[in-house]
Order: sequence, then C-alpha cells, then structure tokens
Amino acid sequence: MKKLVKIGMAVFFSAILCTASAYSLGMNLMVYNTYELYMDDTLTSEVPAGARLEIISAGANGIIDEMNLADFTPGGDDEIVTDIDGTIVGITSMGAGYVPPISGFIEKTMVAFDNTKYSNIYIRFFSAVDPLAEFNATNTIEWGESAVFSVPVPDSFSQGSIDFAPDEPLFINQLYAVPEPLSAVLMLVGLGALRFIRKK
Ligand SMILES: [Ca+2]
Repeated sequence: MKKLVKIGMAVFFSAILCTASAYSLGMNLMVYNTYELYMDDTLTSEVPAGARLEIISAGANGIIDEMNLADFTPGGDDEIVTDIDGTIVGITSMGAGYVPPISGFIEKTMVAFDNTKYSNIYIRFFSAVDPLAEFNATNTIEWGESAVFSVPVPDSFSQGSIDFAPDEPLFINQLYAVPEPLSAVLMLVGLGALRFIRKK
C-alpha cells in the first residue's frame, strides 16, 4: 500500500512539474511596425492588407539565408517560428491599419511561440496573400525583409514585443520573374533571322 502511495505521489508531482514547465515555455510576442511597409515601385503604395507576413527564425548562423525560390519557403537553417508543440504560428498578415485608410502596418498581433528554441528572428513580407499562387498566376512575386532582431526576454507575464520597422520604412525590394514563354520564342526567332541575314 505504501508503495502505491509513493507511486501515486510521484505521478502527482511529475504532473505538476510537467504543467509548470509547459507554462514556463513560450512567450507572447507582440509584432508591430512604427514605419510602414512599402512597395518599391513608386514608394507610395503600401503593402496591401491581407498580404502574407512571416516571422522567421534566423537559425544557428544568426543570418537571413536566401529564400527557396521554388516555393518561397525560408532557406538554409531558417524556419517559420512554432509554438511549444511544434505548430507553425509565425504566419500572419498585413493589417488594414490602425486608422483606415492608412495601411502598410502589420495587424497588431500577439504570437505565442517557443522562445527557448529561437534567439534571432526577422520578418519577411510579400506583395500577395498567397505568394506561390500569385507567382504561378503572374510569374512575378515581390517580397521584403526586416533586419534580424534578438528575441526579447519576456516580462513577468511572459510577454514581449518587437518593432520590426522602428526608424525607417521597410520596402518590398525583391522582384522575381521568369521570361514569358512567348518572349523566349520571339527571341529565338529574332536570332535565327539575324543569322540568316548575315549569311546572305
Ligand atoms: Ca540562417
């Protein structure tokens, strides 16, 4: 009987410890930007509301690795942040702005993620809600990135915040496009004609 009581107590205290550690892992991170996120074409149009925005760990090397251009996922040792169960939580979107019609601001967002797994994070933002679908439809996609920030030490309420554009606007500064098939064919036809003319 004594043995049973001991086992019972061990199970009880293990459960308490597990619960305590579960609550001690993870933090609520408020993600925001003081300055707007802009498109790079005219410097006047903000990133559209609803556009995809990812919170990404810079990994062990602490730098932003080049994005995989096949599917626009983080490259190298980078990954979208997860919670303590491994569920991806770092996908959010651009908001419509605090005071419409002002846009270009991240939806005021609290992200509950596992801060014990990550020490440096950044954001990558796209010009579309679904970058891969946009690229498949138009052969073009644009995106931008913030600097790398240290994960803040959470306060006594397990909360912290990062201003991803604290002192200047962030621009969508990349353009990825493939040649239109028609353009490639026309180019070949043109080269062929040039060769024909030279032979004459
Ligand atoms: Ca990295």
